[in-house]
Amino acid sequence: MADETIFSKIIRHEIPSDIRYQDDDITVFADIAPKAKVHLLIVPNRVIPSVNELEDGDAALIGKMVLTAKRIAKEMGFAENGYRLVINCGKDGGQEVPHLHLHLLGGEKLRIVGA
Ligand code: DGP
Repeated sequence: MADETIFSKIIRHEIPSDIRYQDDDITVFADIAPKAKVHLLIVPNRVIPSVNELEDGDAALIGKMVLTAKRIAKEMGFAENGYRLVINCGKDGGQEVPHLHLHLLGGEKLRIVGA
């Protein structure tokens, strides 16, 4: 099994966090260092270190993470204005926490960053 990070403790409610949604597969909580008015992390409950460790059988899980981000953006009222979904992968991709997570950034006009 892959090593756990602080995210597993958040998922198990062992340390305080602002959890917005949770089910058997995923947990959504507020980023501790928000880079936008709304900055949430959509995280699989199971430890998958990064995109590099995803397998074919994880396709539904990834789909659920994206669809959950969309649903939350709609519920929070900023879906029509737009938002940004980001997954950082590995050292060069700027990934700090080795537990796969999808960033949902929105609620304001976001600065355009280069691809
Ligand atoms: P990344 O660079 O893609 O691995 O993003 C990791 C994010 O996780 C970063 O935006 C800050 C956030 N983060 C790190 N530690 C904690 C924590 O203990 N609690 C919460 N809520 N967020 C955290």
